[in-house]
Amino acid sequence: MAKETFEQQGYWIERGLFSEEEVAEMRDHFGKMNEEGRGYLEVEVGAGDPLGIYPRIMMPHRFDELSLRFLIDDRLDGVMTEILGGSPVAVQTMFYFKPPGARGQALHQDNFYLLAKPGTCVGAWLAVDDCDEENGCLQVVPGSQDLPVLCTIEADTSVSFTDVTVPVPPGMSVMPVPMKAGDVLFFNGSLIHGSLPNMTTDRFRRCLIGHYVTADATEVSKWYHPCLRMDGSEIELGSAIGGGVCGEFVNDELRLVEVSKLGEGNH
Ligand SMILES: O=C(O)CCC(=O)C(=O)O
Repeated sequence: MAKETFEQQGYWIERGLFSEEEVAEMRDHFGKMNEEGRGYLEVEVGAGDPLGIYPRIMMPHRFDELSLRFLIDDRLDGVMTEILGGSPVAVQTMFYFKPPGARGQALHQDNFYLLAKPGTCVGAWLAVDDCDEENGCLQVVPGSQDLPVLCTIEADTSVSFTDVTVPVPPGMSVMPVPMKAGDVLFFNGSLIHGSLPNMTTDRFRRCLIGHYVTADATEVSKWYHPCLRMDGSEIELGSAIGGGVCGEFVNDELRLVEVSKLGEGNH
């Protein structure tokens, strides 16, 4: 069931994989890290932008034991081994606070950034708060996991803290994914996904995210090294150059793939 859904829709939600005690500990733990100034503000924010006070924390597993334990957690490994047919390689963690009023992240594909190949990357997105459309839950475009990495266009930065996005391909639609704290959404690195702003005045939408590459990947962008097996040991992978490349390789030649050209037989 999990494997079939993951292959057909591009994602799978494992309900209640982490306990209420565990997510409560995370809220407390990352709240303290925020107070210590561990967040990383990559974009310019105006006065009063909640992201200025609660920037996301990038790669906490590199300096924080709890984040490392999450990244290589046996439960995540178990689900991914089932849906991917093999244990993945862990490459990234991020913690988002998304406080009331915060912007979301425009629709994108993760492998645009990670450049895992062959194969792709996979996200494990743990809801640390209950999330719904009001507080800006994740949104996915089911079926888009089979598309190549698409070329981006400018995003509306009044609703997104990132400035590029991928248009929704013809015939596909965006679907909100409400989740309870403790649920984990596993998604394919080519699945188009993102989120809208947190429109509430009093509810955070925190999440802890692990990113992985499939066992067949021989390279990933240099920003994601060192790479870890799920037992915590390091594994040497090649360094893909760049990040932010769209298109697909046909006979060793990179062909750009724009959404407007989908269905014209160029991919
Ligand atoms: O949590 C969000 O709003 C976006 C997260 C995301 O895009 C990701 O995990 O790749």
